Amino acid sequence: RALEADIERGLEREEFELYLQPRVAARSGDVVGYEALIRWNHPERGMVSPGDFIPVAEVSGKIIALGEWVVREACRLASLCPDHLHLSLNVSPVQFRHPDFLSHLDRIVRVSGIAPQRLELEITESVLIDDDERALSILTHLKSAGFRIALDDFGTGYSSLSYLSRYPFDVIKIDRSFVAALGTEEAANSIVRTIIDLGRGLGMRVVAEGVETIEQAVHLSETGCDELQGYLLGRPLPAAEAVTEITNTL
Ligand code: G
Ligand code: G
Ligand code: MN
Ligand code: NA
Repeated sequence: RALEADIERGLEREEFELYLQPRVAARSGDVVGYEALIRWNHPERGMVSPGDFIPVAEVSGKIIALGEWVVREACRLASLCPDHLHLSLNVSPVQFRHPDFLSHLDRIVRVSGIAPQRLELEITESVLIDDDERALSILTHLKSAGFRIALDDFGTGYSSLSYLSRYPFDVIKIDRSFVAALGTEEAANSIVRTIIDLGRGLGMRVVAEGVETIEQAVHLSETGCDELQGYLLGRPLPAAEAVTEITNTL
């Protein structure tokens, strides 16, 4: 059976699950929010990674239903967590450009009763390349509705520095490939420093992804990075477990 046909059935049978990974303030070490990462517990194939099924869902259009499920589930999880924690979710370019994206998002969030400020939408640079004006219009609507917007995987796409000032990002996330190369590749230190200075200079929060070692965390923090995410700070946990942990430590 094709994975494509299974996605719809998987949604009906509740085979998808969000995992939550903490994001931590670099200075205080406080958890400030979580990134929601989808997983598929497939009855025959076992755990299927989003890297395998998101592209299939994008080509087949199933990403729309899947993306709406992610938003609903993220809202439900946010409502179970204390108000100061935000939830980040990944938005596929296909989902972002869909004509009903804004109206569906708005409806789901309104029904859930959570404040849009608690949701951060992570988009990648590929969203910006195709249709400048339309992307800007969607981002502006999202901002005025109160959502936070993050530019994910920064530095891996056809990065244009002009993106950063032209679009209303609250957050830029330094791609983990640069973090992994810190201390081993001379260029990585310069690139990371430049991204941090640029982002902060534009009034954005800068988040480093894929932080795995103390050395990386210290370096990033000393370079002025605002927040850290990665296995060192916490692995993605099944949402139910993460929520239990969060509410137990209150
Ligand atoms: O968690 P993991 O490293 O396996 O994620 C692999 C990729 O899948 C990452 O690029 C991540 O952004 C993406 N991803 C994870 N969850 C979601 C989701 O809910 N929606 C979309 N569109 N992409 C996701
Ligand atoms: O594209 P995006 O940044 O959304 O993808 C996030 C992915 O990175 C998730 O699949 C998550 O599982 C993975 N991830 C999170 N922390 C780490 C880490 O410290 N090291 C590595 N290699 N991957 C990580
Ligand atoms: Mn992400
Ligand atoms: Na990323």
